Amino acid sequence: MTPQRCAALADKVMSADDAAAFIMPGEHVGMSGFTGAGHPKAVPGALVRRMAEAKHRDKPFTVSVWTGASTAPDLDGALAAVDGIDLRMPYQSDPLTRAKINAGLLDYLDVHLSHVAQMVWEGFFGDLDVAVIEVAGITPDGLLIPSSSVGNNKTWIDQAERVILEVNSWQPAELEGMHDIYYGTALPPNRKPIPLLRAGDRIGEAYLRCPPEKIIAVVPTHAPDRNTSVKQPDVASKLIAEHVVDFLAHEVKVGRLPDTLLPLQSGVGNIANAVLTGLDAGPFGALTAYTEVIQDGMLQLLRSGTVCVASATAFSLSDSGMAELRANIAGYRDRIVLRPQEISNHPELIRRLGCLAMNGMIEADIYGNVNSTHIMGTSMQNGIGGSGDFARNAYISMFLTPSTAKNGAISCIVPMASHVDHTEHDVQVIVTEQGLADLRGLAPRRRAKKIIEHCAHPDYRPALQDYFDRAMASPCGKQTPHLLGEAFAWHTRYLQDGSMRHR
Ligand code: 0RQ
Repeated sequence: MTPQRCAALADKVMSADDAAAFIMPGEHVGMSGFTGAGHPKAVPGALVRRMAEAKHRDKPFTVSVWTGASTAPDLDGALAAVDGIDLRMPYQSDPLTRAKINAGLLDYLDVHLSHVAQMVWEGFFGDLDVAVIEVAGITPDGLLIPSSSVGNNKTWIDQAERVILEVNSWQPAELEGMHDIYYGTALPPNRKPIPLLRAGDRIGEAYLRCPPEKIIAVVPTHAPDRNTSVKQPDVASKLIAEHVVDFLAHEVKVGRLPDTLLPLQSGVGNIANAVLTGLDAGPFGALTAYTEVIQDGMLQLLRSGTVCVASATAFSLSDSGMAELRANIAGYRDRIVLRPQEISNHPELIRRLGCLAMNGMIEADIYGNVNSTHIMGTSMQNGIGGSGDFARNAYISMFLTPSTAKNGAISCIVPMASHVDHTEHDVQVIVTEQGLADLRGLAPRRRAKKIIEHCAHPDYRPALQDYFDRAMASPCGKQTPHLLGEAFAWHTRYLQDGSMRHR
């Protein structure tokens, strides 16, 4: 079975180089791709070759790159390497792109992932010229079988003036039927309730639609997704996982959560994976997930049956996770639903379903404001991604981090967060390997006591307590006591001396 089964599109089949020739300098390009899954594999490389050639002739060739979330070195990294990106949104995690962003060489718009489609409809980024979308196949009727991520593909196809499809025969044929593409969203005042009542509900269609006259090229490919490396959980991640599992068990015991919990959301990274692994060993069963990505830990929970159904917008798997999915995809197909990110991350659905949100962070301050994005307040790490969509609207919003970074030179609990993505109002639980601070129902001074006592590393605890005590003794306001002249001294000390430690 060839992935491109639509006779009407046969004359659009061409090479990546020929397809990339349709993309002009200065255009806005919507690419598929979410956390390394489902990004176009061939056209970006061909575009990069054109850009490199243009650069060689001193004729800059840049485009705006819009995606679902992060992609891969052969897309973000390769375009950044030839200075081919003018504006990037809404999320990235590529080292080279990060370096260019932090050198001020490209504009980066770090957007809540649930907001992107609406902002594009509203026209804030201008018109979308071209969509380059990977699909797993095209049916004889011209319906598009989505790939291993959905992300913003529906929006890109709807909004783009012209569409280039990459049909990737590496993607398993069994992906067909796994997706749920909901076409019922609109701008106000025409919005209707989204009829999704349980995490696993299917409310849309299994295919993406695209008017055939928009399709200017169909490029066959056979190339793997980028794998996400997963480390074996270390001591700190295992302790964080234990604190989370104990906390959830306690919430069940006191009757605030049912024993099947509520739909889980878990961010990316090793700690998130460790927590999911910890949940598998915990006392829970018949769980569900309403989340953004299916990572190795979530696949493991599905395999063991601890989670019965998981809704997301993309896979984010290691090599072994991918091998497991591909080997047993028929068994997973009915229990995984991949949706557009405007639905997987929809604030109203997250609030109504009562998601239990668990996301990583860079630092938190003693009052519970969380920085997820900026190193030392100024340099972009990745982006807010979906963390804000979930944190603000979750039933319980948890943020997780080791208590220190860079071999102990940095305390992840600081007097004042150097950048705030999630305010004290959206952060309910903070967890480090030292312990868990449940901040619900606590006024700021009590939150500070709990965070310092339960979450800070013992090496930094006395200095945090001293900061708080001196702020209390100072003439400042006592609602949220701070020494404003000193609030960022920990960060400046690190930037000057390479350590936050007091000497
Ligand atoms: O630096 O790469 O130079 O070693 O930050 O830190 O410990 O590897 O942690 O991979 O779990 O990422 C918040 C970035 C955590 C992630 C963040 C340094 C540390 C290291 C990375 P190196 P780790 P993780 C839905 C959820 C936002 C998006 C989100 C993230 C690097 O979780 O991007 O939540 N979140 N999406 O050394 C200075 C500190 C530091 C620090 C760590 N306090 N100060 N540097 N680092 N703490 C999913 C999606 O949206 C797709």
